[in-house]
Amino acid sequence: MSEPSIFTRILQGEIPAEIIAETENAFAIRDIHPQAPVHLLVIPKSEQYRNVVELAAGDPDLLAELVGLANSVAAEHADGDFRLIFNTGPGAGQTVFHVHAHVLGGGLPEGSLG
Ligand code: DGP
Repeated sequence: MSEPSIFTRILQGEIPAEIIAETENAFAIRDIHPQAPVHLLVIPKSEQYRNVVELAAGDPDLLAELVGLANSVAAEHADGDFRLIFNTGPGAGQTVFHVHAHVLGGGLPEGSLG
């Protein structure tokens, strides 16, 4: 069995972070290195899935739960509009292999997509 992920350790209270919202199977925290005025992470409580492709194939209901949680934290912490990003693979910047979505809001950075 490999070491628990950083997000599992946060969920278990081993690493300090405020859990700003949760559902039955997912939770949300602030990103430690914010890339937007509002930068939150929504994360399944289980680290069974390493990325969004595995999650979508293995548990689409949990993926829908993550999207719903992203929507509620964006409504509470930004103006309701948000960008949802799943970095998938090290070449795309994924560093934590416990699937998570970045929720970016509060205004888009200069030169960003769209
Ligand atoms: P990614 O690079 O897509 O795997 O995103 C991992 C994110 O996790 C990265 O934006 C920074 C964030 N992160 C890493 N360690 C911690 C931590 O200890 N606390 C918090 N709040 N965020 C963390």
